Amino acid sequence: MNRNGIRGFSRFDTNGDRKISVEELVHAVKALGSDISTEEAKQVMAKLDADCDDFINLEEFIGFYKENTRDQEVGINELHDAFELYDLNKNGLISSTRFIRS
Ligand SMILES: [Ca+2]
Ligand SMILES: [Ca+2]
Repeated sequence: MNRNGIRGFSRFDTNGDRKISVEELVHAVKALGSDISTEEAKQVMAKLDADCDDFINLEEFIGFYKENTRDQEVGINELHDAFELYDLNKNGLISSTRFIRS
């Protein structure tokens, strides 16, 4: 069991809408001790944002997480479980009704 992935995603997704914005990405990467500019974050986003909605969702995040933690096992099933807990209407999408800019 490795909960780092979920913790990681939660840490990135600071406003809890289950999507990681560029701003959240910059903030989280810096919080994790690495330096990243907004431009660099946008490049990362462009690379990871498979469905081009300008946000990184959990599945896209897993790819990012694995790239950045090559020596750790990622509990993908666990991540999916966590994702479904949030995905109350099971449509695979994240409601933006709670979207709050912090
Ligand atoms: Ca978010
Ligand atoms: Ca996306």
